[in-house]
Amino acid sequence: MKQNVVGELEQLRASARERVDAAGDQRALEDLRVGLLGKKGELTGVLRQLGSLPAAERAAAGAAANQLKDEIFGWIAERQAALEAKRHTALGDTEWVDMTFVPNPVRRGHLHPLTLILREVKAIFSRLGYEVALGPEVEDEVHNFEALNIPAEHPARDTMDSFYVDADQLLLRTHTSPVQIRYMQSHKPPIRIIAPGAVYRRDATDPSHGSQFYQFEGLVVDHDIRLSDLKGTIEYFARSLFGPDRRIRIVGDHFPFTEPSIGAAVSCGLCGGAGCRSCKAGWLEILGAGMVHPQVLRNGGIDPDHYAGFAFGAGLDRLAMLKYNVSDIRLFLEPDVRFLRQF
Ligand code: 2NL
Repeated sequence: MKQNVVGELEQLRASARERVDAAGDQRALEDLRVGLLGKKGELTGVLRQLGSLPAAERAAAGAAANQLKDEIFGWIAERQAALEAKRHTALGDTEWVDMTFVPNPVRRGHLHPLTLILREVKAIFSRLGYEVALGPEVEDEVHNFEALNIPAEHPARDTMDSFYVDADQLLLRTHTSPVQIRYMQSHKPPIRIIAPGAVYRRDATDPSHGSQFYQFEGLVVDHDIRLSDLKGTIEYFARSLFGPDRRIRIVGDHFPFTEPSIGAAVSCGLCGGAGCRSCKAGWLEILGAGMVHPQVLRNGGIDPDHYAGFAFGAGLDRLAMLKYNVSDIRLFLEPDVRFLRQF
């Protein structure tokens, strides 16, 4: 009997060693561990027979069985480490990641249409040597009105009904002209600037009017500046922004701060100038302009006997509407991605 158990242990030792060394992966090794050492395992089966041995032999056989158990544990741990090392070495071939794989197309954002237009305007005028000037959005009446030939009872104040703050002394600027007044007061000619920014008017809101919108104005002051310089500038600007296919029209107009005053329009992109539902008479106004009134130059600290200047102003929202065929100005101020994604 004794010989039998010890013999079985020897046999098990040899076959266990062989099988552990042959286990090809962690799973096979785990199955083997259960098959050898588990509750119904082979070694457990041998151990069960110990009870039937004579007491004198039981201790020695038990010790031998326990020793084998420790040995098998050791082999399994060794094999496990070896398999793990092998897996690590092979990792570059078996578990690589494709860093260029794009599971879903990435949706890229883009600049707001008004920002796109403003950048285009800035680029056009920077090619002509203009710089960008900025100023406060809360203004006083002198810079927003009086210095521009718009005294207290002037009817132009009605068309630029304003938001007043601070006991009627300060208001949200109704145009960016005060930026140019301030610039003239603090710089000597030659002056070549554009002044872009938000302006505010107490207009009733409709598809082409909002209480906040964006403007840019331009101002050039130097010796011998003429209306022909202004016309050439407008043509260059309109050509650059709207392309070679649109016609450009310049007509007389009136502003308190320019004399003479003109207005510029481009032919409608839809009907080519014949007149349609979107443009009515075939032309779309893009800006107002004129030679700076001598009194406005004086208000800016510039002597009109030595210098002359021209100025122009346009609505950025309006230019964006014309260029992108947008029908409602309010869309520019709403965070609706269905609208914004189209640009
Ligand atoms: C328009 C017309 C215009 C100006 C703005 C200006 C500024 C100074 C002096 C003289 Cl400091 N003029 N600005 C001149 C003519 C027209 O704007 O329709 N804007 C949206």
